[in-house]
Amino acid sequence: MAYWKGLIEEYRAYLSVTEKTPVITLKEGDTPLLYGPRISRKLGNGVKVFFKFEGLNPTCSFKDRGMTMAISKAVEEGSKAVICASTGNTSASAAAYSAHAGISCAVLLPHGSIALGKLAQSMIYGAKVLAVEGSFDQALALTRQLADKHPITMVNSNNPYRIEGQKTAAFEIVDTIGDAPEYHAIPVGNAGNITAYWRGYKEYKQLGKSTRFPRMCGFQAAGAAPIVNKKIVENPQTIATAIKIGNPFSWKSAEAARDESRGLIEAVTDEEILEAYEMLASMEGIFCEPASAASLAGVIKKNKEGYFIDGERRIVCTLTGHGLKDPDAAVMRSTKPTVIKPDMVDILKALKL
Ligand code: AN7
Repeated sequence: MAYWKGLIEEYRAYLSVTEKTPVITLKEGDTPLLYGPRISRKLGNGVKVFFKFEGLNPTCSFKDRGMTMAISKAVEEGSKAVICASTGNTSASAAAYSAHAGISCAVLLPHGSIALGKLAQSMIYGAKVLAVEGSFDQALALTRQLADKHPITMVNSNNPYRIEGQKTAAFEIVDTIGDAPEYHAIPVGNAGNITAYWRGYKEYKQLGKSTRFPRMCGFQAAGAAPIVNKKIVENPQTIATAIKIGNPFSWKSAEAARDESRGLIEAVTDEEILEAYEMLASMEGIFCEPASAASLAGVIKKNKEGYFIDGERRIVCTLTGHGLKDPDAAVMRSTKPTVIKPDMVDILKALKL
């Protein structure tokens, strides 16, 4: 039986690895592309919405695609330690792949702004965890200074191998549906992923594997929308902590993805994000973290405005991380359990039977 070997082996021809590269893999990639029949019907207008569920990677986010590359190359280059700043998912992934490679890992996290599941991951994988009393942007700046002066490999998306690995998600989508979709919706934080998908779609088109480019539709949280507002946000605010970023590293390349694909980068409010988050879980059985739902929130908003008018209107939304990363958000958004006595009468009453 053919089994998935991890994305470096599966897409080796399109990645800068050689026979000398030690492949550090937890068998990331090969995530499902799920059609959402109820959400598509609700949106109307003939749109067909698909979800690339990246929460089903080994550390439950898309970051594993970039990290298998970044850590493999770091080990190839003889590095014994890596470092990153993170809103939580990059650090979880870096910590896991470092552990798997047997090298050490340090992570700088904005204190108090990390979802519990992500913090738990970095800790148990054995990373040195520093909670910086400041923003992600400050943590990132400090990490860059550190990596400049010390023999430690930085694995944020300034590391080119990260973007390279992440482009394989676009390959998988084309390999699954036989062509690129008409639209691709994606949350935008540090803006590496929109950059990576666009590169993947372009490379596959050039190779004749697809016949079209999707319009890239990026969505930032309204309280953390520097690209939309063309201005650094000093004090970003959003429930979607993964994308609480005020000065994205890949700002320019995200704009290029938007403009070259004739797409857009717009903002969605926290309420719109949470509504989409709940819809995904309750209408389709897909539990992603709040930041991930920014893609569907944006699609709902643009659909109301009549944006999706070209041809067949297949929209792929990337769901970047798993819902269990942030259990607090789910509990907060939901009706509390009804507490009852262990008594059948009470149970029947509570269930209105
Ligand atoms: C769930 O982990 O930046 O636009 O430090 O965790 O490529 O940054 C996370 C980003 C979307 C945004 N969804 O992707 C980090 C970090 C989730 C994320 C994004 C992130 P980029």
